[in-house]
This record gives sequence, structure tokens and C-alpha cells, in this order.
Amino acid sequence: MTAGKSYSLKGKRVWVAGHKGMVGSAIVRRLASEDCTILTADRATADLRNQDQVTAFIRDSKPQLVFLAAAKVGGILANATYPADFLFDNLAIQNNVIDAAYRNGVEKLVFLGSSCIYPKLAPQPIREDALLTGPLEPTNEWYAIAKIAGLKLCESYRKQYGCDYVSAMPTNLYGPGDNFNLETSHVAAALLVKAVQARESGASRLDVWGSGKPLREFMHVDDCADALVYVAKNYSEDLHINVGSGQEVSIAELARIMLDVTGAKAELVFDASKPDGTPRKLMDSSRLAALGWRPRIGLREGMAQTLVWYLANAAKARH
Ligand code: GFB
Repeated sequence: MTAGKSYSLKGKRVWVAGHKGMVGSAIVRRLASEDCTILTADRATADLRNQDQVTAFIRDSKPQLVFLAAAKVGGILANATYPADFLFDNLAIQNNVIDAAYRNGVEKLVFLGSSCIYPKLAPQPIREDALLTGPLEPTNEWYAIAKIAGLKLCESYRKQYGCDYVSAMPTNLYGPGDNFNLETSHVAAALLVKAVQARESGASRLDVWGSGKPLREFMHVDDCADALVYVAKNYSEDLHINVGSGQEVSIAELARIMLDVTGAKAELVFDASKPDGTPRKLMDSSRLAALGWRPRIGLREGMAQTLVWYLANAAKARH
């Protein structure tokens, strides 16, 4: 595969939209070792759902590269509970940022999507060309439709205006800065919190939503941030690119890893009243590998590192 033209970050003004989120904050950490100026905007400066505020921020701060990591995100229950927010807020954020970027001469933009853009029953591992070949998983179709619109918006600005705007689709992520709220979080953060609580309380059971059978591919957010910077530098094609780790486990296996990592002694109890979601979403990330990028952080090692971060940071905030 041809890598397309390469893009240097040297001396560039780089806006990380969504710098307070798990992915955005990891991109900021990663960019610290690049010779570039990092720009951020908190919500008081620019509510990304507001077109005028986004336009003013981009016009005044003059970024040359934008990482669009800002989004309304959440786990399987949050997606089902807030479908309007997941669709409307995400459409608004990406429309505002991508269009204002174009109108103010932003040279390069990396839009972040998600592996949930693919059909529920896509052939595994999922290649980029599986997009729009079948029905979506109902538990996250609102978020998926927003993200599909976002990647198509980038593609359309490439075609119509010649913008070097690309889209990357990360797999399920975890790590420092994750959302550890049990109602709205993704599974990795939720099971980490539950295992810590079981260890602290000596509880004999740990509740796992659904059957425990769905398979998920997990990637540490620092690997993801490294891949996104690599994509910014080395990828320039119309088609979006998968960003996966190849590390796939069942939810039950993930729960057992959490028990091991935390030292909790609980028994896993599966709650069939909660949804399983899509049975499997392992991405084929061979196009990214062909560009020369590899993940570095193993799942168990990454979870242990996240536990240390959680105990030093988020756990304190809960008490
Ligand atoms: O991570 P998760 O919320 O979302 O759930 P998805 C993954 C699997 O873990 C599901 C199970 O089968 C859940 O039922 N699970 C078990 C749990 N225990 C828990 C728990 O305590 N909390 C949570 N949250 N899940 C998301 C999409 O899908 O993937 C987003 O909703 C996004 O839109 C993201 O695309 C990457 O992996 O099913």
C-alpha cells in the first residue's frame, strides 16, 4: 500500500480537540516528544457544539494540524440511554470542527471514529471495506451513524476541496483518563472498578453484564495515541484506517484478568438482563501495519498500569 504524502509536525501548531478525554489527553502526552506547539480549548473557550465558537477558536489560534478526539462517548448502556445526545452532539462537533478547519486553512486533520461503525455481523477480522455492507449493532447505532457521517465528511472534503483530512477507527480503548463511572463507562474501566471494590470489600461476587461471551479487541490508549500521531505523519488516503491491537479476549476472560491484576477473590456472576451488544468486533489493522506501525503494550501489562493510575487518581476522587 502506498503511504501517500508524509506530513511533518516540526514547528507546527497542533490542536487536540477533546484534550480532557482519555484519547485526547493521551495524544497531548504523546505530542510532548514532538517539536510542535500543542493547542487546547476548554469548554468555556469553545463549546464544540457551537459553530461560532469553534470558528472563532480556529481563526484566532491558527492550528495547522487538528486531532478531532472530541466526542460524546460511553459504554453500551450510555449509548442506549442517550441516543439523541450521541447522534446530535457528535454530528454537531464534527461538522463544526471539520468545516471550520477547511475554511481557516488547516493543513491536516485526523478524525477519530470507532470500530462500531462496522456492521454487527461483519466478517472477522473486519476490513475497512466492510463499511456499509450490513445493518449496524442496535445498541450503538446512533453513535455509529454519527461517526460514519464524520468519516464521510472528511472523505468529501478531500474529494471536493482537496483537504488532507483522514479518518482513523480505533478499537475498544482503555487506560489512564478513562471514564470510571459504572453507569456510563466502557467495560474495561467498569470491570477494573468492580474488581478493586471487590478486593476492598472482600465481596464474594463480581457482576459482569451480559453473558461474558462477546469478544472484544482492546488497545491501551497510549498505543492508540502513538498510532494516531503516526497516521498524521504517514497516512493520506480517502479511505479510513483501522487502528487495532489484535489482542482479542472474551468479556469473561477480561473479567478474570481484572481479578488477577487486582488480587480480588470474587466469583464472576453474569447478568443476563444486560445487553451483550455485538458478538465480536476484531479489526483487521493490516493497512496500518503495512505503514510500519506496531502496538507495544500487552493487555495484562496495560491493565496493571491502568490500575496503578486509577488507584493514584480516579479512585481518590470517588471517596
Ligand atoms: O465496552 P462496552 O460498554 O461497549 O461493553 P461495546 C462491552 C461488553 O462488555 C458488552 C459487557 O458485552 C457488555 O455487556 N460488560 C460486562 C460490561 N460488564 C460490563 C460493565 O460493567 N460495564 C460495561 N459497560 N459493559 C461500545 C459502544 O460497544 O464500544 C461505543 O457502545 C463504542 O459506541 C465502543 O463504539 C468502542 O464494546 O459493546
